[in-house]
Amino acid sequence: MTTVGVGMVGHAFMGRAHSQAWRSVGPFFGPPLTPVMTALAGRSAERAGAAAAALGWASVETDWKELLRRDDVQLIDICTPGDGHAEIAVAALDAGKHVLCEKPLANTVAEAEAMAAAAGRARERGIRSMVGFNYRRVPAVTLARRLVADGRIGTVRHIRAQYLQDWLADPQAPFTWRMDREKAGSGALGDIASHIVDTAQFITGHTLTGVSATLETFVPERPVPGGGTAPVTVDDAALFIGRTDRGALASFEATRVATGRKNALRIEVSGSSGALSFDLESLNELWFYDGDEDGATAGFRRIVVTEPDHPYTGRWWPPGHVLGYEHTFTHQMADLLTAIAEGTDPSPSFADGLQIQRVLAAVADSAASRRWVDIEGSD
Ligand code: SOE
Repeated sequence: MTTVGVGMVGHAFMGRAHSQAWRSVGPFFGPPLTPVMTALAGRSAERAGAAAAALGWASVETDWKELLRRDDVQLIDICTPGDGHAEIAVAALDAGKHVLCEKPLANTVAEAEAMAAAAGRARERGIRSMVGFNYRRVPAVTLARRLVADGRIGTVRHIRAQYLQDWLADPQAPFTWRMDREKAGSGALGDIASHIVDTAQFITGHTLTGVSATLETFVPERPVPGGGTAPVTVDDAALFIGRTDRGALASFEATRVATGRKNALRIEVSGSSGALSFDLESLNELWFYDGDEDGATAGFRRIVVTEPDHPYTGRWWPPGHVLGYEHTFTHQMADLLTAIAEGTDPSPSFADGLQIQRVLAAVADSAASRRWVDIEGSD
């Protein structure tokens, strides 16, 4: 088999991002398996039909379960709100379909456990699964991991991570599913703190062992399009500190009300002999401090991550030509397709997604109990 039929569930923001990645991965990466954009599933035939036509999908289903019955679909791509992830992923894996699931893996630890168990069962039959923490695949972030692994900053002591957005700073910003605990599981915590936890652990290779946290909802009620208001049942902001299994201290701030900050995923890692700093708002740059350099001239220097020596970049444009947000999804698809073809485990796995879900649960627990909380399974 040199092609894989993809069935995507959901067609909003993430569905659009994934669609462009499925379209571009073949031409730019030439993976060993070529994806065929076979079917799009959405509840409304009219809206799903329009999305399929616009985004390049060959057919439409109004019930995702139909995708599992189709022989021309071998991979299910889950782009629904969090409350759909577990049911769809477990059913798809049990039906023998590979699965890519958007982050965070689930809305609860129990759901994530069921998903990781299903992934384990499926793996024995050669069926692969991956959770979509796409920022790992920003070339500068992948390069940062490489530099840490190569010992270029020494022993990691500090991780300072922030994910700052401001789209909910205005109290009149309308209520959506992302503000509904039933649909989203949590707010800034699951939506964007999950990204910085993954990015921090990915770059350093460390695992969080415990946290102390606080959560806040600044705007408890928001207008509903069409009239009235709805209660906000999730956090607007999450703030926590943590320790890692290899002795580093970490701090995390995730907020959707950081006025003026649009999509600032920032991470700085301080090691015993150097440091790294990254900001998604300037995603083609990585700042590197080499403490072994001469003291008079040492300082953070900017690496423009666009060169053939850098991860992923050589597949796109000639040296010096920058990439953007959308490319991270294409990189994700390329790595997933390669892993499926080669029979290896794609990363991050559902087990990795479960571990992050446990961190999120520990954060929520710590905020509620006002105590330090150890992360389940971290010892
Ligand atoms: C909204 O907060 C959002 O789109 C997240 O859901 C994404 O995961 C993040 O990449 C950008 O912000």
